[in-house]
Amino acid sequence: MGSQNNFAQSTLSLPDVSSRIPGISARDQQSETIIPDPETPATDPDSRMFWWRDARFGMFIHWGLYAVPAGEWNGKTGYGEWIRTSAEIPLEVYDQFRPKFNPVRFDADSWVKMARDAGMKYIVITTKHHDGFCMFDTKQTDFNIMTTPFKRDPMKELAASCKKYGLKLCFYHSIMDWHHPDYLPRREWEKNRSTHGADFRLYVDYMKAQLKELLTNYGEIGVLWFDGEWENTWNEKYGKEIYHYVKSIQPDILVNNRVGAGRLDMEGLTKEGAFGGDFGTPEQQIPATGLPGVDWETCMTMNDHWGYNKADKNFKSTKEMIRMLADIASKGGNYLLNVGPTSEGLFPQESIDRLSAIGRWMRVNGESIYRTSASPFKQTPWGRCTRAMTSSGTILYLHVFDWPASGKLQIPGVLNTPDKAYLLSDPSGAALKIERQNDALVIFLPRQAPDSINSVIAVHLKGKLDQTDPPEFANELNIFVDSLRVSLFSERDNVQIRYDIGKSEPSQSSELYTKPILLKSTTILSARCFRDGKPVSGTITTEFKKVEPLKAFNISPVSGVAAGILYKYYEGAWDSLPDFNNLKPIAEGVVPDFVFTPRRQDDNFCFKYDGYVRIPESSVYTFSTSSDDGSRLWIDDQPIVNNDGLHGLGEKSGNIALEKGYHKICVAYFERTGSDNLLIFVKSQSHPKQVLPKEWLGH
Ligand code: H79
Repeated sequence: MGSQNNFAQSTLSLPDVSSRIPGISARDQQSETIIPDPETPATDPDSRMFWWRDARFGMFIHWGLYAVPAGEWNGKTGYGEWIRTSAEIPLEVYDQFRPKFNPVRFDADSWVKMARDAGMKYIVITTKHHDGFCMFDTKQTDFNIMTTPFKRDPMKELAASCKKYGLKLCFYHSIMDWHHPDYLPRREWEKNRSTHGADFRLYVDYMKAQLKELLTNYGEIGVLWFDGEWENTWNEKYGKEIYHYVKSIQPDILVNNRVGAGRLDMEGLTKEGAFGGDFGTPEQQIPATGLPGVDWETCMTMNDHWGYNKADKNFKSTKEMIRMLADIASKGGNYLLNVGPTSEGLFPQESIDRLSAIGRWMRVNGESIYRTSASPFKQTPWGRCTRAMTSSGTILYLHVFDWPASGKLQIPGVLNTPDKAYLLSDPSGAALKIERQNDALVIFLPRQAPDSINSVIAVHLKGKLDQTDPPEFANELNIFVDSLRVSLFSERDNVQIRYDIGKSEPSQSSELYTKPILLKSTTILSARCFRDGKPVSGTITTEFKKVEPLKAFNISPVSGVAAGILYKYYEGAWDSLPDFNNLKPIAEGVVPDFVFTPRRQDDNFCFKYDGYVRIPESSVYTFSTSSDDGSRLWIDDQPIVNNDGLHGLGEKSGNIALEKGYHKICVAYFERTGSDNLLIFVKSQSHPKQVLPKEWLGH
């Protein structure tokens, strides 16, 4: 389709075209009409989400007073938008950035054009970050951009530019506020900011008054993107109040899940049963798999900071970001990619370069991103897949990261009749040869990848997609000690599973799977789905390995081991587990299991536990730690679980094969601030997951 820019205009003749996002290629506009896929949430009667689901790609902008120090304070250069709190800058000192904020080179049109030319369909900009400084003309506080030398309202200008260039303007708004007198709690280090008379209810009213301004003075706003909701003053009741308030002003607006109080860590999804707004918000990470029925958006920095940091040159490559965009689209999510403009009002050059390179790719391949839904395949070893439905069939977009040296790309488990296949990068749309081999379609490719980052092949299929993944093994682990029963299943109805021992493609004469397969030695198993005697899926091949368990300690259980484990208790403010070699414990002794007695304070402490664990039978064991903040677990001095770092309640696990008898166990845990928690779980083939029983412990 050449390199013409067709992001800005839509010529699709769909009934709901006004609410939809342009970006379908000229070729598809001529030939086929993309329709919403009834198997994806895009047919949700809740059509408010349509434009957002179609858009797939947006720009985050973190811009505020923190751009003035540009990440540097007292000679340290690692700060960002958190600088006021991370560098412990008092309010009056922080306020001195205000007369210095004069971004005279800010040009809303150029920002919006850069977003548009990168292929982005919406912009989410900080109207207020945690520092409480308002980047818009508000009557609720003087702590806003109209009281800087700049005296202009960038939101007004961006609203006009977004309208002009056809992007949706969206507002980030922090719930946490380190400036407003009624916001609680104060930072721990802010000893001289009194809380006397502070009333959180008044703060919520202040928020509402500002949201009213934001939703009445700037036209239609696409999303309200809340953040900083995790402090204990915020709760689900306030979340629902704000959600409904915002929707009472602009009924079509979307609100992210951080309006509530049920976010699961930085994975960003919402805890079961909690109020989750309209979409989940993974931060700096991409979910491992798609999440059917769940709307989500990964937000991510280009370098290591959200706000402008002049020293941070650690930018992701264009290749990484294009592949992340394809990865996210293949899992049915959106990509919100951040830019941190300078205090002059400019995008960093590194961001400009990357945006324009992403734009070059999007102009050629955008139709494989916009309005697509998640990959139907569990595995695509060569790259990623997105799909779209047309009035006559299905389009699979194959995002090829690793161009096959064989010149052939195999797509197993697709029974539809292929209509045509071509490279999106080929302006003539010349057909690639496509052949059927049993269940697989084989596409014949040119020797050279047209794009070393991601070459997209569009495969048009007749009719509704008829696709079958290889069967799956139900076993979580593929190592065992004595023997293992291996189970197979398929999510597809009406199929038989056949399997072989060794690396082969099972055929119609291979063993029919009817019950779990008992393994007593290391074995490679291959399995495949069949219907009416014909293969309908590709093959899964897995090695199940028999391993030697770690030898147990030779201790007499009667004389050698007493109940309980040894503990050492430390105090200090750590962001991860300390090096114990250089630390003196404040207390030590014996406790029944992993409890926090006898700690002396709620925050800033650490425990190290040492002892033995009595393993009831030789097997592979899975140990997990669930902790807030970080923890680690070792068995026989081997690191098994690394759950270190500052975080909310989070669980990590690891496996080890152990002989029946006594083994050394060591657990370390630290707590910075907020809630504290530590639980150790154990599981094996014959024991379901349980809290590690006290009776198994000794010293
Ligand atoms: O605006 C950018 C960052 O400044 C902001 N979000 C992005 C979009 C951000 N604020 N804090 N953080 C990111 C990291 C905070 C992490 C934690 Fe928590 C807060 C760890 C513990 C409390 C949230 C709640 C994550 C786990 C529990």
